[in-house]
Formats: sequence, C-alpha cells, structure tokens
Amino acid sequence: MYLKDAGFSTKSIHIRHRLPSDIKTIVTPIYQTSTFLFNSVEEGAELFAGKKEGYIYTRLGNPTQTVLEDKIAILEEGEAALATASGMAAIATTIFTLCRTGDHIVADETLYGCTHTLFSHILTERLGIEVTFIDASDLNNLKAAIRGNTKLIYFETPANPTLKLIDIRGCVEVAKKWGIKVVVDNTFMTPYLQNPLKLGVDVVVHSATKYLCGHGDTIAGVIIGDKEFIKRARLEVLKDTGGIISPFNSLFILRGLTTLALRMEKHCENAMAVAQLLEGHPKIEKVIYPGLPSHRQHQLAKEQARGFGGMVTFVVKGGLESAIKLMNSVQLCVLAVSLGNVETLIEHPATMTHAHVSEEERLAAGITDGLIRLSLGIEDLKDIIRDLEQALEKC
Ligand code: LCS
Repeated sequence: MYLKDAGFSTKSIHIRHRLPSDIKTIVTPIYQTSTFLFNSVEEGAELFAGKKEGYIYTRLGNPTQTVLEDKIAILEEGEAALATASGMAAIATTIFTLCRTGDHIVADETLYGCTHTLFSHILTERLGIEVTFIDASDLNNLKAAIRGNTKLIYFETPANPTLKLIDIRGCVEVAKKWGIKVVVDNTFMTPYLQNPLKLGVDVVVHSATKYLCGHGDTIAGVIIGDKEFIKRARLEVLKDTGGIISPFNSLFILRGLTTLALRMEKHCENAMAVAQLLEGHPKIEKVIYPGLPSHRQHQLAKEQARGFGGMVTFVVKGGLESAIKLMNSVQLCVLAVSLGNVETLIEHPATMTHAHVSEEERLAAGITDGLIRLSLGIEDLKDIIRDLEQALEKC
C-alpha cells in the first residue's frame, strides 16, 4: 500500500478510518468532514457536472445533513428539503431563490423581528426587491397589494409574537390565480401540528432552532418544497452564499425530531391550561391563544391545524411598568428570547425580539409595549402556574 513507506506526518494525515458499509448504526453517524475523497479525476468531474450523485464538499451537502433533510421532507409532506445554518439562512435562501431585483413581495406585517428587518431593509434598500407589508388576515388586503411584478406572498401563521393567524388555503387560492408563490414560516406550529404544503403552499421554512431542536442547544433552519425548487436553492443560492448546517448540528436536529410529537403534545397542553388561567386572572387585560374561543380566529385554527401550539401572548393591567415587574419576578420561567425549548421562556417583544422594528410598524402589528410572550415548556404544569401566580402578585 502506498502509505506503508510514508513518513509520520503523511501517515498521521492520510491513514483514516473507513466505515465498512455493513455497519448499521441506529443513530446517524456525524460525518464530521469538510470534504470527500474522489476515487478518480473522472469521478470528481462527474460529481461536479451533476452526472453522478455523491458528496463533494460539505458546503454542498453531507451525509448527516441528508438524513435530516430526508426526514424533515417526509414529516412536512414535501418532496425535498434543504437544511441551513439558521432559520434566517433558510428564509434568505428561499427569497434569493425565488426573487431578483425588480420583483415584488407581499408580506404579512407581523413577522419575527429579523425577518421583518431582512424584508424592510436588506431586500428593499440593498437589493431592489420591493416589499409591501399588509395585514394578510384580511384577504382583501392581499388582493389589493398584488402587482404585475409580485413574485411571492410570505407569512407566518401563527405570527410571532401576536399569534395572529392567516388563512393558508385562502391565500393560496388568491396566489394561484396570479401564478404567485406562497411561502409560509411554520416554526410556531411544526409539521406535527400543521402542514402548509398540503394546503397548497409552495415552500415552507422553519427555524429548526425552536421546536424541531427542542432543547435550546442548536441554531438551524430548514426549507421544504418540490425537488426542483430545493435543487435550485441548494445549488444556485446556498452553495455560493454559504449558510449551510454543520454535520454536528444536523444530528442535534435529528435527535430533536425523535421526540417532537411527545413534546408538542405537552407544550400544547401546558399552553392551553396557562392561557385559561391567565384569561380569568384579575391582573390580566388580554390573553391571545388560538386555542381560546376568545381568539378571533379560533375557528380557523381548528380548520388548518391539528393543535394550537405552545405559545401564549398576553397583556397585564398597568402597562409596561407592570409587565417589567412581572418578567423580573419569575423564578422558574426563564427570561430569554427564542422559543420551543423544554423550559418555559418569557420575553418582551417590544424591547427584545422585535426591538429593531420601527415603533410605528410594531404598533400596527399589535406589538404594544405591554405585550409579553410566553413559550410554554414541558415542565409540570402546577410548577409553571405557581411561578406565574407569584410573579403576577408582584406586578
Ligand atoms: N422564524 C421565526 C418564526 C422565528 O421566531 C425565528 C427566530 C426565525 C424565523 C429565525 O430563526 P433563527 O435564525 O433564529 O434560527 N425567533 C426568535 C425569537 O422569537 N426569539 O429569538 C429568536
């Protein structure tokens, strides 16, 4: 063998473990490699030319990532998926695949803060892609916003943080008439509770950082769509912009997916109970939860999803001052942004997740200063309730 007579350094670099193909691990191995060996120059050229399937370089794909993509595509009921470094990378990659300078996007006005900033600043000011923000919960606004150059409609349902819903089927019906693509951020629902692709949507994006991961230890994103779109997103955009997921993080998301159903059941159960408790509480002005009959789109929630999710938003009496006192008084709930963790998280959208959205746009989206967002964890319900009750006493 060539390496037999090689020097120490050559050996230390080139002697490598070769996984025999008949070892069948239960857990996906982490293929922690940046690059892949070609058997010949001809094979390398074929791989680059797309004439042969295989791995070239991890920015273009990796076996651990492929397992994640195949699994999430199946769970979201799509043809194919692309895993990315973050939810924002998934959103940016999707937009860059579907739009170019001169195109127009219609987006709902209530979006996660960084998505809003991507649309209102980066796309608009730097790339010459026009964006019109509307309240897409009224389909008349959508119809009125469409122009000749509209390429896509983008929304979250439920929206972050106000839990406003958007009628997925209704939007798809309008979009199809004009040949416009519909992209839905399904982060809050997860494929366990809602499958927008089944309702006619073209592309679904997720921040996999949240429920898909579930344990708050990884940043990741996924895009799900038809094979052609995913191939273009991977090879025309992500390959050259670089927001790829690492093999290690791919495994973390794969592990999270194995308990997604169990966790979502508990998140939903805790959220419903806490929403009911808060709704009847004398210190609370308003509770927003799609599972409550008082939610103005409760019926729509039942029609387009299989559950109401783990997020609850509420306003305390006494405005911002009381809200701050409450958030500073929690002992079990964790004062932190993000969502979908096993721990209950509490945060203040106006000064945290949506701090970079202009005040005018924030208020138009219903993100008032007194609004508090809770991401219910999977702790014992009695303990979450005890903590919230003691914090409410202090505000
Ligand atoms: N989409 C939604 C609905 C989100 O809530 C977030 C992050 C993203 C996309 C972006 O995902 P990332 O790049 O962080 O994986 N939402 C956050 C939040 O509400 N608090 O902290 C992050």
